[in-house]
Amino acid sequence: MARFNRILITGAAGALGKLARASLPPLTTHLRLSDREPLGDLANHEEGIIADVADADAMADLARDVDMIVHMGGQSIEGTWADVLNANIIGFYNVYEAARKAGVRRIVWASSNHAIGFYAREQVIDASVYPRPDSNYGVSKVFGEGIAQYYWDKFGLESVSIRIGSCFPEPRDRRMLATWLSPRDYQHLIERCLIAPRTAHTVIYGMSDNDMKLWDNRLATHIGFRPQDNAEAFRNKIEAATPEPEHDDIVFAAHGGGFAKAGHFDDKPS
Ligand code: 15L
Repeated sequence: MARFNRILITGAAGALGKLARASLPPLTTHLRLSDREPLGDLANHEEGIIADVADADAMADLARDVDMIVHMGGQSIEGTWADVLNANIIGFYNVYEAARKAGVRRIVWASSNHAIGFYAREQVIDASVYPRPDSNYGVSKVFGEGIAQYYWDKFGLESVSIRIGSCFPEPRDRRMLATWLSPRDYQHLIERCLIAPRTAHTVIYGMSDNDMKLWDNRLATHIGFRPQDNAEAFRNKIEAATPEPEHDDIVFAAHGGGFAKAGHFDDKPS
């Protein structure tokens, strides 16, 4: 029997939303899907609602009768301050307020390694470190983790903030030999975040069982995340396709890679 009556996935038309859409059906009787973009054909167990996270009333409707939320919606890369503000600050707050008022038990959401993107490559960090965001986008993820902590401490709404590394079918460059999260490990991680008996507010790093590690999940063992894939299997292919980096190039020297190196997104090119 399914554990949950209804799970809501926001950002269900995006890559991570689609992966959750594919893997969650055994856990839930109803899957509510939401995005600004079309959701495609709906299966019998699916409900589809087109909505923008920046619309507080729409978020309130979405959260009704929901047990758990998998929040993958919002801005997923660096962008203008206006875009980040609407999607990841105002929109994120709307999702939490809607969940609090609807009595949702837990939100599992896509934070990002860009919340800590300015840590140096030779420093392996756990979830207790002070944030060092590398972008407008990274700052919005720090805001999100703050909201998640606040809503647990004050309102008892549980969260898992997943500092996702690089979730793609294969690692694409040398940095991703450390940051890669395989789609299969991502799906397993989402399931564990939902079924773990108690999470309070947990911060966990979303990475596969890569030989090269930047992050340590020792503070999140209660989630029971056991990744199976390892980016090392792609090393030869990646090294053949990409030049050796300069050792002090920030793309390689900081956890956040290109996000740490890029200038301010809102600056006009001179
Ligand atoms: C992220 O947060 C992005 O959503 C994703 O597109 C990648 O850029 C990833 O980080 C990464 O750091 O590789």
